[in-house]
Amino acid sequence: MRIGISCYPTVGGSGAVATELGKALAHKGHQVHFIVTDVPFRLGEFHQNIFVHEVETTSYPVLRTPPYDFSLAALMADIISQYDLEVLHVHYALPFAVSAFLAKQMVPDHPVRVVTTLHGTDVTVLAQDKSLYNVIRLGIEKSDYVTAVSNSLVSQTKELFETDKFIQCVYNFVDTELFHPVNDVRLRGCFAQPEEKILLHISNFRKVKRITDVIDIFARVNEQIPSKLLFVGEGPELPAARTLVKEYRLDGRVRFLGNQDEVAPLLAAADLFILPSEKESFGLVALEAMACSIPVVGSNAGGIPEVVIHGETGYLADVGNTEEMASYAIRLLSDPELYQRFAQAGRLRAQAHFSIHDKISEYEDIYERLTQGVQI
Ligand code: GMT
Repeated sequence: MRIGISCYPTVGGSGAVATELGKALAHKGHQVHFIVTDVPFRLGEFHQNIFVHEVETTSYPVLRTPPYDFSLAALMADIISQYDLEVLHVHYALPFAVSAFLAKQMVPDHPVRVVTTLHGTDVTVLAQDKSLYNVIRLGIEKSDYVTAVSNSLVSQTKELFETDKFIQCVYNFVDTELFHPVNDVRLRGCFAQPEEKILLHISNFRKVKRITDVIDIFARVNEQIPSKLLFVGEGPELPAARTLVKEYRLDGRVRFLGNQDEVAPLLAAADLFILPSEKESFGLVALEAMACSIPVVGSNAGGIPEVVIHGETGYLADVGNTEEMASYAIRLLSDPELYQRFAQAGRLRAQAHFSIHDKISEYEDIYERLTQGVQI
């Protein structure tokens, strides 16, 4: 098939999922066209079935802001016609589903079908803003098919927009050959002494990630079990995190590694992944940790409980309850038998329920049914 994909190309779960989906589809022989502002961060090596079309925006003195969403829509329309796309799969309602809707108006005779995947923030954060609610709703309503990355996000979307539109849950996925357990003593040695445990958090440091909770949990754990905390990522809460680390006098125990292209080795080198988010539609990085046999301790927000099974592959507590999260972390880190059980169960769960091969087939099935006009 000829498939267009639009996503945010920067570091983040939705970009990672869209890019891995495109790569996997291309490897299966589909022609994949990324319509993006920049080359997606996980695209990697050249592949003959992958084309990248970058949106160019011009700014004119009369316009206060560059007309990015319109340039995107115009480029989508061009690519739809030029390559005779059968499907345009956009990741995020805003702006992609709306731009795709506009693009379709520009090529009214073309049978391209638009699939929108909701990843969370467009519904749980942006749609709370009155000025964006209706435009996000339009993008969802006008899509030919809508998926969301967890059942929690399906329910939240239906409730918030009071819509009867069918929304299919297609879980995110992980490549368990890329994300797998490794006993890399050398890498561990870069961060911790052999007797110390390594706690890890990876995110874009937005407020919803509750970075200060990560530090609070770590401080409590470190009082009982000598540990190190690694932070991967950058974002608005980074200065607050640095300040709190200083206040807690944990400077020597916490490392900020910034954005990293390759997170799999870091996940595999850690002992515990911490994800205390206030909102999280899925928590892709928790799944990646589980695939590396790293248990997760975090909050039971949004879709996290659909990924991390409390008492089996990790422990979850209410948002903000850092005391309970810390006690779970201590329980896991001080009981090797329990730890091993959780570590193995996480990997097995990732393989059994979130395999990249199964999820790619689910998307292919949607594309085929849509283009063949099967009533869905
Ligand atoms: O978590 C973020 O802030 C990044 C965001 C994104 O746009 O990439 O992640 C969202 O999509 C991911 C992939 O579907 C999900 O795993 C994350 O849970 C979701 N983030 C939120 O819902 C806050």
